[in-house]
Parts: sequence; C-alpha cells; structure tokens
Amino acid sequence: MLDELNQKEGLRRALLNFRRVVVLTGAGISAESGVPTFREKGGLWGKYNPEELATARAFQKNPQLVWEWYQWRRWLISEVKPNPGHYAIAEMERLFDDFSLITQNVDGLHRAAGSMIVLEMHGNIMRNKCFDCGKVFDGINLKDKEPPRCDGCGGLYRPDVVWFGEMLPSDVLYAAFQSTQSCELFFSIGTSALVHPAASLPIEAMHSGAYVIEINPQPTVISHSVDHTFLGPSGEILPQIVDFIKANR
Ligand code: BV8
Ligand code: ZN
Repeated sequence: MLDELNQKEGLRRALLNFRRVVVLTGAGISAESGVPTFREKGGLWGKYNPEELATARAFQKNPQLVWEWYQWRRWLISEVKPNPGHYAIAEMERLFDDFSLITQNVDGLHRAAGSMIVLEMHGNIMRNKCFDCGKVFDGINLKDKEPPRCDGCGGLYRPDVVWFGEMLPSDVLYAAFQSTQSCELFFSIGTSALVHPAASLPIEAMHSGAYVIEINPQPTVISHSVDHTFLGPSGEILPQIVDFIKANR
C-alpha cells in the first residue's frame, strides 16, 4: 500500500470524504497497455514531430503518409487491451456519486475497460470523417491502404481526431470545464500537461479550490503546484488507491 495514503491527512480526507470527482487522462494511462506515448523517447512521435503528422496541413500535403501513420496506430491499438489503470478508473466511476472522466486519448481503451461516460477531448481514432464535408463514418478497415472517398462528396476520409490548430468539440470542451470547475477532487493521470486546452484543466481545478492529485512516473510542469503527486505508473498506483478507498470508507 502507498504509505503516503496513511501519512498525509489532507490526501486521506480528499480520497475518503469528497464526492464530486474528475479524472483527466493522457497517453500515459495507456502506456502499460503497450500504446507508445507521444513525447517520450521511442514514443509515437519519436520518428516524426507533431506538426508533420497531426495537422490538417500535413494531411493536405501528404494524405498517404498521414493515413498510413494512423492505420499503423489503429493496428497497434487493435492488438492491445486495457490495463489495471483503466479498470481502476472504471471502478471509480461506480465508487463516486458525481464522477467525470475526461481523456485526451483517442484509443477508446477507457470504454473497453468499462467506463460508461467518457469525454473524449481529442476524438476517437476508431472513427473516420470526410476531410471536406465532415461526414462521420463509424468503424475503420485496417486493410484500407489509402484514404477511402466520402460517399457524399467524394472527399478523402481522415481520422475523426482533433489535430493541432483545430477546435475541440465544443460540447465536450464545455462539459470538461464545467465538471472541472465544480469538482472537489481532480486527478491528472499520465499526461505531460503540455497540450492545451486540456492542459489548463488541472490549473482550472486548482483555481476552483479542488484537491488535485497527479499520477505520473516523472514530474511534470504542474507537479510543483498540485496537492499531491504519486510518482509511479498509473497501472500500479490506481488499483491501490481504489483498494484504499473501498477499505476505509
Ligand atoms: C487548439 C489527437 C485552437 C490527434 C492530439 C503555445 C502555447 C500553448 C498552446 C499552443 C501553443 N501553440 C499552439 C498551441 C495550441 C496547441 C498546443 O497545445 N500545442 C502544444 C504542443 C504547445 N493545441 C491545439 O492546437 C489544440 N487546438 O488550440 O485550437 C484554435 C483556436 C481557434 C481556432 C482554431 C483552433 C488541439 C490539441 C489537440 C491535438 N491532438 N491528439 C492524435 O492523437 O493523433 S494531442 C496529443 O497530445 C494526444 O491527444 C495526447 O494525449 C496529447 C497530450 O499528450 P499527453 O497525453 O500528455 O502525452 P505525452 O506523451 O505528452 O505525455 C505522456 C505522459 O505519461 C508523460 O508525462 C509520461 O511521464 C507519462 N507516463 C508514461 N508512462 C506512464 C505515465 N503516466 C502514468 N503511468 C504510466 N505507466
Ligand atoms: Zn464528404
């Protein structure tokens, strides 16, 4: 058991008494499932930089390259399973009366682990949409060597994810800020807290008076200002936190 759970009174109180809880996850929550993160060495962008691939301009310049990168990621994700960190968050949804899960990830692993309500800030890699008219197409085909054409306007398919320089879905963004501003306890899990506007959520939570807990093997740009940082992998730490809550509530 994480001994800080018994030594830090504020942390104990936050975990055992607070009812309105928000969890924000980033690529790190899927790392133990075998999905490479974005910015770590050997990560998804190890070979490329974000501007080369995750932008509309990159797709217009070289749709084939961008398409192949996403098809490779889709294949990777179709081969992996949720890890104990995803399952622990699905259990938290049942443990707390008022719970919101906000994810920057596009891999769908939270739903696969049983989370019922997931605010996907950056879309979902397992959907396509037409680059020109925006029509959404559920389901993907890993055999599509090049981007298919929209049956409505003939435009090229692109993954239904939010690229750099693109607006986030306004309903999801609104819901994410609403729940963050009214929660008592906010978890920032597996994110380098660098990509905006998601990265402003932990700050927003602090300004609204929530107790903010970070889980990450490395310190991040927000580590100095959160209430508590568990330095370690979320797949190991989250199940211990859930066990602690269930045993001491
Ligand atoms: C927008 C979908 C505006 C695509 C993604 C300068 C300053 C501030 C902002 C900007 C700026 N210049 C530009 C911007 C805006 C830009 C931005 O924030 N850029 C950053 C890089 C500076 N943001 C945007 O463009 C956003 N849109 O602002 O629009 C606008 C206004 C008007 C009109 C039009 C537009 C759109 C951002 C969304 C981009 N899309 N993903 C895809 O997936 O292909 S972002 C991408 O990064 C992923 O979603 C990823 O989740 C996200 C964030 O990264 P992390 O999740 O944090 O992943 P990372 O690898 O960085 O970190 C992993 C962490 O896990 C590490 O800390 C590691 O230690 C930890 N870890 C490792 N193992 C574990 C672990 N943790 C726990 N357990 C483990 N086992
Ligand atoms: Zn179309």
